[in-house]
Amino acid sequence: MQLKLVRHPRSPMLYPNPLHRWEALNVFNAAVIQHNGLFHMHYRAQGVDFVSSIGYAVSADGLSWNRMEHPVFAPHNGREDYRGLEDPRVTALDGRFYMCYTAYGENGNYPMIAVSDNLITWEDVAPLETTENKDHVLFPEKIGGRYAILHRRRPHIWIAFSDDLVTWTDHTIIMSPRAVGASVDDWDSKSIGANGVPIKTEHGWILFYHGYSTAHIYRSSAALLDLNDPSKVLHRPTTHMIEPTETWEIRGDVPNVIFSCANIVVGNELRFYYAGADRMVGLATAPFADVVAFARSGE
Ligand code: BMA
Repeated sequence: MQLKLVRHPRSPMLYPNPLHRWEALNVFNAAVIQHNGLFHMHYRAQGVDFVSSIGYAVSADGLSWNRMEHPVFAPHNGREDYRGLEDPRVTALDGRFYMCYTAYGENGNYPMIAVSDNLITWEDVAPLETTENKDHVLFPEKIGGRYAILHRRRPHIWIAFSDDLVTWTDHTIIMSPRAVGASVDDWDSKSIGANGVPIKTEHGWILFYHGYSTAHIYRSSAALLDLNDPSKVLHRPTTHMIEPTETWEIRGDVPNVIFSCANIVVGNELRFYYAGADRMVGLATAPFADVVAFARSGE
């Protein structure tokens, strides 16, 4: 089965703002959640110095966004993150909000977890680990009594578990890049990483993930993970659901990139928020039932 996400007519919907130094160059890789009848977006913003911080925007419909004047989360750990906070993924869990973000500093990138009760003020919990790693995202509920997280030690998608969000154990590879020739366009042949928060269905967890190819293109697709043991991949279709085709996805800060940190269900629809070419934020959709059928169709 094939499934192609359809670009929303209002897309792209979030642009860099040259009047704000901190978000003048790029706004991208946004997390989006629904809470109290509103859509809340946390996006990665880059100023002309290429340092990233996290901006916040709120919306009644998930299409028209009201942005805050200042970032809600900016580098705060000295040499560990002075080069930026990147790629937020926000999970609502047990009445609190957790942001998985990448700290970029003297030692490269490492995955951090922060917490908030109001979506505006954030406080670090702990790093998942302090070695090179990114694309981490918390599951929206505990599994087998423990917190579960996906992460990416290049080039694989890993899972890990924790009792307290501080000490993570049982690190296991769940998915790897496919060999050249094994997927359509070899779209996931070089490295892969999770997109937004996995979605629970009766058939399993839908994992949205990006693939990077030897042709340096970022595309996305979905797979299905076992409900009780998400380290088991049940189905993994060979085709991608979206690839860069529009000018703003092909040309920007980094060419040929579709990169997503948010996949949510609104009514019967999947909303796949993504960034084009690391420069602006757009939206593509599909009937959610089709996404479920697609994720169940792979081997
Ligand atoms: C990845 C991350 C993302 C970025 C993507 C494409 O490695 O750094 O932040 O969007 O590359 O440049």
